Amino acid sequence: MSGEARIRIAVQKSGRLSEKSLELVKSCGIDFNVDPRVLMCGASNFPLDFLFVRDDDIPTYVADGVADIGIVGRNELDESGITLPVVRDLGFAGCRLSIAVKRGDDYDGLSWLEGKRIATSYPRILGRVLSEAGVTAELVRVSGSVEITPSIGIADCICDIVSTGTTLRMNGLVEVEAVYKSTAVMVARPDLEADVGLEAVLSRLLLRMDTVSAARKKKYILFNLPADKVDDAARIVGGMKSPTVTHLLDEGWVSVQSVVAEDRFWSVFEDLKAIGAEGILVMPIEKMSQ
Ligand code: PRT
Ligand code: ZN
Repeated sequence: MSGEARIRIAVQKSGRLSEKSLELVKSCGIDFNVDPRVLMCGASNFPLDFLFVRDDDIPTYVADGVADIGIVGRNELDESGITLPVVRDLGFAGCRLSIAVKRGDDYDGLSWLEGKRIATSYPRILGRVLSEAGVTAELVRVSGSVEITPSIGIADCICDIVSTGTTLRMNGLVEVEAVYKSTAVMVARPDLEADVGLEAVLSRLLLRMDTVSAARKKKYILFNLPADKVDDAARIVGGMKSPTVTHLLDEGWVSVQSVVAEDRFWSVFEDLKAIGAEGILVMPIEKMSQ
């Protein structure tokens, strides 16, 4: 459609954020074809264009208006020193920035770092943590392979991104303190609100994202129950409003439908079994709007 505002999203071209970022957009019913040879591509059924870049560049591109929104690790955003509105915490690519020392070192808190050489790719975030703790240390800025710096004598210890901890272990290091936590976030350029057309497109996108994410946190549950246990079941299940109860041909039995939060599912399931529920069916929910 000519004249329709199209929103441009910066996503990581290739790395730990790429797949989940594209999956998120796909889950909103937005169709596109990614050609790895090109830097941009457009969605066919929603006014959205992708810009594929290195994650380090995403805060700058969004701040400069090259992109309207972007998906980036909170660590990368904070380290960039650029302040941008975070419109959603997306929850994926979770990791932490941790202090790791050589096996056998007697680390006993941040004060242990006083006067030490710490290798990191995150001098800004670490600098803030140390200054809040009143610790002065020498930060050795490295852009990769941080974990090898203590063994080659460049640093006494490191501060790096950890997710499973395998990399540290393989390099004879011990994670002693997590100083910062990160997940992927969606950021927007600060002046986006002023553009009514783009702001409306962003709202549509966020509504779709929220609808999908609400659905993923819930399960649809269907079960048969002795009719005199309906009040107990309603208490156990909770749900959006009250559960839907249908009478069965078999007198004295009802069928109950409701929605249960994923993280409460097993306790609900066990409690329902305990009051005599049978034929319990559990189904994923694709979309959900309150
Ligand atoms: O090429 P480009 O610049 O775009 O990508 P990149 O290499 O800079 O970033 P990438 O793809 O490695 O990571 C992108 C984002 O993913 C990071 O900014 C974090 O927000 C997030 N993330 C989540 C991680 C990790 N988990 C992670 N484990 N980023 C890096 N790591 C590295 C870490 O640096 C260390 O080398 O993985 C290693 C540790 O992993 P474990 O599992 O052994 O502990
Ligand atoms: Zn990067």
